[in-house]
Amino acid sequence: RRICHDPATHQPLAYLRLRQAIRNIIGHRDIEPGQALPSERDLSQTLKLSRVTVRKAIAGLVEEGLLTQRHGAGTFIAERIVKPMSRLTSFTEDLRERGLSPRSEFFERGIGEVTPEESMALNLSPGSLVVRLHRLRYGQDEPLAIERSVVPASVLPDPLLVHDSLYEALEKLNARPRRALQRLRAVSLNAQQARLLHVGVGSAGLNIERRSFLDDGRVVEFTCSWYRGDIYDFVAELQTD
Ligand code: 16G
Repeated sequence: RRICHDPATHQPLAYLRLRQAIRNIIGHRDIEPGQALPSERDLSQTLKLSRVTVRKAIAGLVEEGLLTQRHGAGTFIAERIVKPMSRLTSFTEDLRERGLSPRSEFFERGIGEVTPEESMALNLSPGSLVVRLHRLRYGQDEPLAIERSVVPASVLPDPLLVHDSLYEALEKLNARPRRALQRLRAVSLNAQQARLLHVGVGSAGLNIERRSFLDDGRVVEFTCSWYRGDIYDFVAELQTD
């Protein structure tokens, strides 16, 4: 019956409920990353769902990268965060989707005149105002990334509109980016970055530059991020022409 299906994904509700339940288990850290998931039979008994549903939900979460399966050993909570490259999502959304709570510590949240470099990145004329955010981004109290964002003040008039999530603030202003270009490269984290991210100096990091656009072609953000290389996997779906 149609009613039993989520209209957005056409997936049975029981399946979606179970996925949420497993996400919550992971989010609340009832099970730590790397630990085994309870057996299919235990899950189906505690959650009062059929084994088939449980198996499907687990397969879905394996595909999303929240769980990993080791042959003969069982199913485990993934130790790494797998992030699809082809979706224009925010840090906050990525973490919430995994049942982890995001948080930001601000080093800078101000407004000022654009520098020559920023004006080139954002296509702004000299003298324009920009909002600058410099944040350490946490998931479940663990530092995961450092981010520097520059946004034209014509799009985001007041830096204090960003409480925690930039995209949430943009959404409220009807300026949520629709397209983006992203460059990812490997770096080794310097002493300051490593200290903030709680890793050793010289550890691997993923340096990502994102330029996002509105429908009318205006640049919304130029963000430079350093994600922890020991935690993040970026994955993309590929197709032949
Ligand atoms: C992600 C984006 C970053 C964006 C931020 C917004 C990557 C590599 N970078 O971290 O460009 O500014 O999300 O997140 O995905 P927020 O809405 O939580 O502030």
